[in-house]
Parts: sequence; structure tokens; C-alpha cells
Amino acid sequence: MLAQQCLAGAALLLASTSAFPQPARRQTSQVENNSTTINGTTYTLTEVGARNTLDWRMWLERDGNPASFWHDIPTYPDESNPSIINFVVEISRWTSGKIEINREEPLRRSKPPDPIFHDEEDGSPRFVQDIWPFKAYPFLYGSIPRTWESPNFDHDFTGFPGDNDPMDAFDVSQDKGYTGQIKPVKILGGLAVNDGGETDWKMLVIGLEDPIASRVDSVEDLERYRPGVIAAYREWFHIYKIARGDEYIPIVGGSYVNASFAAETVQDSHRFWQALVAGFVDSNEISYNQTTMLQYNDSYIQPIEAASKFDIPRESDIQPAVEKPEKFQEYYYIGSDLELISSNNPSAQD
Ligand SMILES: *[C@@H]1O[C@H](CO)[C@@H](O)[C@H](O)[C@H]1NC(C)=O
Ligand SMILES: *[C@@H]1O[C@H](CO)[C@@H](O)[C@H](O)[C@H]1NC(C)=O
Ligand SMILES: *[C@@H]1O[C@H](CO)[C@@H](O)[C@H](O)[C@H]1NC(C)=O
Ligand SMILES: *[C@@H]1O[C@H](CO)[C@@H](O)[C@H](O)[C@H]1NC(C)=O
Ligand SMILES: *[C@@H]1O[C@H](CO)[C@@H](O)[C@H](O)[C@H]1NC(C)=O
Ligand SMILES: CC(=O)N[C@H]1CO[C@H](CO)[C@@H](O)[C@@H]1O
Repeated sequence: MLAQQCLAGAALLLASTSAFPQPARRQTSQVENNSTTINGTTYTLTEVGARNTLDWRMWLERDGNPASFWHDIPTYPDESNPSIINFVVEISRWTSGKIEINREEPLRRSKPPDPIFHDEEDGSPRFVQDIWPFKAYPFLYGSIPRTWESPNFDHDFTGFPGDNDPMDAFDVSQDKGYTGQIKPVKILGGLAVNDGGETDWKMLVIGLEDPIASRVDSVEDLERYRPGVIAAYREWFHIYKIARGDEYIPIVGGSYVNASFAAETVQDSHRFWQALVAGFVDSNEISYNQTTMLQYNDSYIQPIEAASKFDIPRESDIQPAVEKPEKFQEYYYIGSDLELISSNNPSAQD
């Protein structure tokens, strides 16, 4: 272990002094991409700890002060165009760690709650299984800032209450993305996932920078330029939890809703969030502290006070990633009766 740490330390040292790009450094850090400016606002990522551990964390700074990934990034790059939204990448494509925004204490440092953290399952970091022919999350996965799947009532389209999280989205762009990335995307459609009796929308989006973005506005357009992916991604949402022992996940209405209906649903969700941060509704234990909207004074924290108040580190301190547990390194198959088939146990099928 010690030797491994020394080697990793040496690799990092080499990486930072070498004139050439070093793949080892890329794997463990986003330091190259820790800062991005959108509409004159600079967003910076601060990363602390080792990936694939419960102690790992990532914070957001907005113009140099702590901010919440959920409450301090605008939903829309341009308020007059509801089909383009900002998207926060939590999970890059083909990675399996269940990384997400912590809803209970977005600005606070404690264990495990953090702005973005590695979700826990039975005391260990949670991963999704690789289900053949997919690999991990087969797209960029994340959430839409300033939206809320309100659990306080049954939603019209689904007939179920929301899951109490920001609204999720999946991005079919070719770039693989990185955790903490904020990118403008276009809404193409959406899947109304019924996750155990909770409404859990998965909005289908594409990054504006993608080579086909200007040509696709709908699910049908995407089918034309990327045949097969629509059906494959829908199938993944049905089956991805079977490997951890859960049921097949139904989709309300059976398939994708269209782009305009999806955009309206995002707008509704943005309104539910507004009622949340204004303190008008039961917050269901969500911390909605934010550092950008003085008009919501119950939840507003002075930006310059936030770092000391919530004990937020100002510098990144990135440790080499820890290896995934073995059971998440093998492939699984889903049989025709939706049974789980492990690649390590061929005799089970004789
Ligand atoms: C970092 O950003 C640059 C340009 O913005 C991009 O070319 C590069 O691929 C990114 N690197 C990673 C690791 O995402
Ligand atoms: C973008 O910046 C301009 C100028 O500061 C501002 O008027 C506008 O509201 C901003 N748009 C968003 C969506 O933040
Ligand atoms: C989109 O879907 C909604 C809800 O099903 C429907 O009312 C609307 O007519 C559809 N719009 C288009 C352009 O197909
Ligand atoms: C808090 O915000 C509300 C509007 O949302 C405003 O009416 C009220 O005066 C504000 N209170 C303080 C102390 O700023
Ligand atoms: C961002 O990246 C730069 C260059 O890699 C690094 O010097 C700086 O410490 C990083 N800042 C944070 C907050 O991680
Ligand atoms: C609305 C909200 O989340 N308020 C919290 C902000 O943070 C303080 C701690 O400083 C909590 O006490 C509030 O409940």
C-alpha cells in the first residue's frame, strides 16, 4: 500500500513537471478543467480526496465563493428559450460510480453529505453493474440545476409524487464529460421513469457543442442521425437496477415524451424549485442554502461567509483513485425472463 502510494506520488510529481500531457494525471483529477466561464460568471471546481471512496468530495465556487451545484446555477442560459438548459454532469460516460449532488446539505462539509459525493450503499460507495452490451452509465448523466421533483403531491402525467431530487438528465453527446462539468444542452425528449412509485424523470438532452446538435431537435431526429440509441437507452433504464436485486423499472406511457412536453415538464419542475427556495412549501429536509439570490432571504448565505461557515476547503487536494470492488469489475447479463446472469458463473445456466 505504502509502495503504491509512493509510486502514485512519483507519477503525480512527474506529471506536474513534465512538458507532455500525462494520462495518469487525467484519470485522477479534473484540475485541467476546474474552471469555466459562462455568461461572465466563473465556475471553479475544488476536488478533495480519492475517487471511489465515501470521503471524496467536489465543491463548486462561483466567482471565487462557495456555491451550490443545485441552487446557484441558472436553469436556463437564456430565459426566453426553454428548450436549452444548463446541465450539471455528475457521472461521465462509461463510468460506474454513483456520483451525485447531496440534497440534504448542499453547502456543508460533514460525512457523507457534500455538494457532490459518492453515494453510499450498505456502508460502501455505490456503483452500477456493467450489463452487457452496455458499459456502466452509457451516457453522460446528471441533473438540471434549480429544478425539483417535488414529493409533496402526485404529478399529473405520472400519477406519482416526485423523488425529492433535482430533475435528472442524460446527455447523448460524443464527448464523455467530467464530474462537475456545467454545459448548455438542448432538450430532445424525456422518459417518465416510475422508480418504486416515485416520479423520476430522465430528460434526453444533447450538448450544444456536439457535431450533430444543430441538426437534432427531437427523438425522431436523433433516431435518424444515431440509429438505435434511443431504444437502447430506454432499455438500459428498464434493466439497470436488476443487477443489484431490484425490479424491472417501468416507464410511464411506455416510451419517450416529445421535446416540447419535456421542456414544459422542466419548466414546471423549475417552478416547484422556486416555491422550495422561497420557503413556501414543505422542504422534506432538503437544505436549500444558496449564495446567489438575495430575494430568497431565508435560504440566502453571504457568499464571503460561506467558506468559513460551512468549513469548505479552498484548494483541491486530489488523491489517486481507489480501485472498484471486484464484483463491479465483472459483466452481467439479463436473461429473457429478466433473470440476472453473472459472467463468472456459467454452470448456473446448465
Ligand atoms: C478540458 O477542456 C478542454 C477544452 O475546454 C478539452 O479539450 C479537454 O478534453 C478537457 N479535458 C478533460 C479531461 O475533460
Ligand atoms: C447573462 O448576463 C447578462 C449580463 O450580465 C444578464 O443580463 C443576463 O441575465 C445573464 N443571463 C443569465 C441567464 O444569467
Ligand atoms: C407532444 O406531446 C404532448 C403530450 O403527449 C402532445 O399534447 C403534443 O401534441 C405533442 N406535440 C407534438 C409537437 O407532437
Ligand atoms: C425577504 O424577502 C422578501 C421577498 O422575497 C421581502 O419581502 C422581505 O422584505 C425580505 N426580508 C429581508 C429581511 O430582507
Ligand atoms: C485549478 O487548476 C489549476 C491549474 O491546474 C490549479 O493551479 C488550481 O489550484 C486549481 N484550483 C482549484 C480550486 O482546484
Ligand atoms: C433553508 C436552509 O436550508 N437553511 C439552512 C441554511 O444553513 C443553516 C446552517 O448555517 C441551517 O441552520 C439552515 O437550516
